[in-house]
Amino acid sequence: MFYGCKALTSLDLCNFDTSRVWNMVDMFYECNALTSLDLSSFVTSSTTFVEGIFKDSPSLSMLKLGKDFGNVVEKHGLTNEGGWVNSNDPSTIASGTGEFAEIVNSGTNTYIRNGGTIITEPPMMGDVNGDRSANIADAVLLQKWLLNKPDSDLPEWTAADIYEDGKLNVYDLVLLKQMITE
Ligand SMILES: [Ca+2]
Ligand SMILES: [Ca+2]
Repeated sequence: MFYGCKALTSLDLCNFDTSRVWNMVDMFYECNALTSLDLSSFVTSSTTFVEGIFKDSPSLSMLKLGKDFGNVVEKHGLTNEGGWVNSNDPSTIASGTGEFAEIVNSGTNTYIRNGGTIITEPPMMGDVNGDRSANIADAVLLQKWLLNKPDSDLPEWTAADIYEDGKLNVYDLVLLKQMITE
């Protein structure tokens, strides 16, 4: 479908309904300039032919896959140069050692190829749970964390350090509550 789109640098595919697509052969073949693909909406349960989906797209270094994409397999032809990691576990190569990546995918994951650039947004002050908005849910989470409650991991602890002293305590909670009620 995008075979040979050599100058293409980005694609918005979030509204693609692929649930009845049976042939994806060479879909992104030779998209030389494409660096990232968000296929989180892709459903591949009806797809029989998947050869070369990512073949000869050497710039591809970020791939987002949803739970209905399934695994990345050798015949997809995804370059494995440098190896791919799951952004949740950036120190572990998840794509095997072959020429083409093989990734076991469950859930929605973002994969980054080593040598690709990881784009991380700076934490937003007060957004303790990392959903890009500061609200009561963040205060609740911080309070739970301060009380050592279970299930209170902080994905963005620096965002909770509102009284910027490098540690988290009740002062930060007080300031956070002020911040979200203003
Ligand atoms: Ca939040
Ligand atoms: Ca603090």
